[in-house]
Amino acid sequence: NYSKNCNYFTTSKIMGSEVERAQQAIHEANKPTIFDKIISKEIPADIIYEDDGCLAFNDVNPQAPVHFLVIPKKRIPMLEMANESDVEILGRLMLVAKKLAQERAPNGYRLVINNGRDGCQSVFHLHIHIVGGRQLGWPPG
Ligand code: TR5
Repeated sequence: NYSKNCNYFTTSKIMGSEVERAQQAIHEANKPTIFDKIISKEIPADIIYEDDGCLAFNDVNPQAPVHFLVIPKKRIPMLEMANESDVEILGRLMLVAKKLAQERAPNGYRLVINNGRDGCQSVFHLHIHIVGGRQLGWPPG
């Protein structure tokens, strides 16, 4: 596991490609993403919860013992593009995250939404990261 570093000026190959992916993804913000294929079950994922409006699955590259994503089935590319009509689904995502997190990381956990290039977003389908299962540091990188 490498820790994702979105420093724009980094010269590391792995880190650089991560930044490039993020920048490329911004241009494709309104196109279907891998998460649409997870929602439609075209691509398998370790799904831990599903209802009419949202889906939760374990992150394929976990950064903590507990690391899962909660996403809306509706394609909202990034938090930036959410609007008043999304109030209900945004609330649902938080409550689903809490319900799953309190079972899996009873000592505490963190919700993260990466938004845009500086936010280190790489998949342009809104998702909440839930990380826990170990003592987390602050501030994040
Ligand atoms: O960088 P941001 O905040 O956009 O987070 C995207 C997250 O999606 C990263 O933590 C990735 O590890 C995760 N990811 C990417 C893929 C994937 C996934 N989690 C579960 N299953 C996945 N599949 C099947 N394919 C991915 N490309």
